[in-house]
Amino acid sequence: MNWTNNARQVTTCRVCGEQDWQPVVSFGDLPLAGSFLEPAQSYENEPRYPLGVVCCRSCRLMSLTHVVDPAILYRTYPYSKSDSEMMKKHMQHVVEVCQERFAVQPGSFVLEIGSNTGSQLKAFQKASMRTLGIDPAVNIVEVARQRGVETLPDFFSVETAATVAAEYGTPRLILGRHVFAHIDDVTSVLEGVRRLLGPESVFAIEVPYVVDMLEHNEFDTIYHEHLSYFGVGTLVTLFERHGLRVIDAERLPVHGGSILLFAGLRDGAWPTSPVVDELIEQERKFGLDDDATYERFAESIERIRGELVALVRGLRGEGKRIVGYGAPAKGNTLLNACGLGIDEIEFCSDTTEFKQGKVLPGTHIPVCSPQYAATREFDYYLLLAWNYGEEILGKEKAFLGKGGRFILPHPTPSIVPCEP
Ligand code: DWN
Ligand code: ZN
Repeated sequence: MNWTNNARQVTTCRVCGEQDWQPVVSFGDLPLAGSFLEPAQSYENEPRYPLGVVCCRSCRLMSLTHVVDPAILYRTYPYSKSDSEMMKKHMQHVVEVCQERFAVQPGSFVLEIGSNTGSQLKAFQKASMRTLGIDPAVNIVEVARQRGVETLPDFFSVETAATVAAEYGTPRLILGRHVFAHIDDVTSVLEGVRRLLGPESVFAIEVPYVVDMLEHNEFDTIYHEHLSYFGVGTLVTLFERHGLRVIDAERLPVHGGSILLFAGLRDGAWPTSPVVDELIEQERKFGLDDDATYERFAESIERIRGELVALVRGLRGEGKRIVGYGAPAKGNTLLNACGLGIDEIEFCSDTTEFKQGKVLPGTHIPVCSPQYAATREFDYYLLLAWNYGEEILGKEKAFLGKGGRFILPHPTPSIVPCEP
């Protein structure tokens, strides 16, 4: 791949091959949302890459305008899939759907692409499945192996698929949760999947759902890892081009709204559920085929950026002290896209030990532990990890009880509990 400064501009649609792009939004050159830095005196060499989104008028894929070299993004990775109560329940739901709807039995071979620290595969192991992970992040793979999850340290491709077939056999289930939207060369991945699937095998992906992102103005989920923003109709188009057939799908609330979508070989054993056409019809009614939908999204982004900055700076002008809750990747898009920094947000509290003691990309706001936050006095949390909002508000009753409040960025900036 010919990279210029470790990035390349997207010209051809990775789904349909067309080049008819509708510009949607551009945030300028931003640092990588996962590039947490050691505290330094100077950050002048911090890499930045264009961050913007366009929409293919042919298949309605929303795509980043630029792809950053995956080796830079993923060979060392700061994110370990959250083991929050909500996420544990969700991962168990994924196991149960595969068991109940697609008869994935004990003893079945389950392969996960982008398996991270193996949390999802541990849930399949508890259901007596044979598991194998594939993940390029060598630091993360070591954690998975220590947890008893065998993992190949590589990107999934046609080549790794051949290794899996030769050494492990045909998977009954190939799973990719919050990884498929990160992949540029979907052709190689889907060709590898097609060669690995048997007639009764199922390929399941979980991706952020573009309808939820547009409906709830979740523009902070746009960052350099998230190359594609999919609808079901777009995925049907993509899979059909690679000998696969979408057989079922369900909307889920995780990560701001996701789609868990199932596919098989075009002539595989599983019938296509009517849900697939129902979701595509809902997408048509929502306006995924209309330029105006994406124009409204861009307008909402501008409005929210203005409202959030005014709210935060207004509170700071009143002498209020504000701390970030969580240091998620999306939080870095939110802060950098809004121009909010250390003058507004004193530090971010995050449970991820890897992030504690570092500073955020771009804003260089320090990341501290919840234990440190508990020793500090402040008035507001800016809820950067809003996708865990219910769980977080539930566990921060002491902070709320002493008059603390949360600033929520979506769907429009608001304060919880609302001011008396
Ligand atoms: O696609 C991706 C999504 C699924 O996960 C990856 N590219 C990167 C990652 O995005 P993220 O960093 O926005 O993920 P989370 O899981 O929304 O991040 C939440 C952050 O908040 C974590 O760093 C953990 C932290 N947290 C916390 O400090 N206290 C989370 C909870 C629930 C808490 O109570
Ligand atoms: Zn397209």
